[in-house]
Amino acid sequence: MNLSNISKQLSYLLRHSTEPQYINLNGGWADTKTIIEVLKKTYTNIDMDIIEQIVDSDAKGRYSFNNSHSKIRANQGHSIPGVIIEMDSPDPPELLYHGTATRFLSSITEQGLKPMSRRFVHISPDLETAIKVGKRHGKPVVLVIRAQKFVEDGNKLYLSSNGVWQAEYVAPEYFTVKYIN
Ligand code: HQG
Repeated sequence: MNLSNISKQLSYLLRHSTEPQYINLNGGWADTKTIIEVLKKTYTNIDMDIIEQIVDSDAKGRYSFNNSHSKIRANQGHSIPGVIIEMDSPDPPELLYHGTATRFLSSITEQGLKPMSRRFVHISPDLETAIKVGKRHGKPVVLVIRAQKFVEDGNKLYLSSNGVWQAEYVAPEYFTVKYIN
C-alpha cells in the first residue's frame, strides 16, 4: 500500500474536504473511525495501524491525534471555512521566509501576500524550506519578511504545532525579494 497516496487523501479530507461535516470547526478534529471509513472506499485494507504509521512518519508533522487517538486533525493548511486551530504567537526571529514562484511576483509585490485558497499565508522558518515550498509552484523566489517589525507594528503572527508560521496577510512594506539562482 502506498502510504504517500493515502496521506495525500488524508490531508485533503482534513484540510480541504468538500464535505466538511466530518470536521469539528473548533480545533479541526475529525473522528479517526469516520476518516478510516471514508478512506476505505479507495483503500480497502486501511486500518488504524496504517493511519498511525502515516501520522508518526509524516516528515512535516502534518497531523496530530488526541491522547486516545479517537480524533485526528491536520495541524495547519486548511481551506475549510471556519476551522479554528489554536496556535501560539511566540516572538518571531528577525527574519522569516515565504517561498513562491516568479510568476506570482508582480501580483504579490503589488497586493501583498494573501492566503489565497487557504486560511493563512504560510511562512517558513528558513530559506531552504521556503525554496522547497516555492518550487512546488514553478521557478522559486523567496520573500524575506521582516517578522519582528511586522509584529512590533501590531500584526499577528502565529506558529503552528509543526513549525509553520502563519499570518492573515503580509503587506509589501514588510518583505524584500530574494532571487534564487
Ligand atoms: C501565492 C505545503 C498572487 C503564494 C508547503 C503561493 C506550505 C499570491 C500561492 C503549504 C498572492 C498559494 C502552503 C498574491 C500569495 N497574488 N499569488 N497577492 N499572495 N500568493 O499552496 O505557501 O505539503 O496555498 O505565494 O510546505 O505555497 O501542503 O501556499 O505561491 O507550508 O503540508 O499563492 O503547503 O505544505 O499557494 O504552501 P499555497 P504555499 P503541505
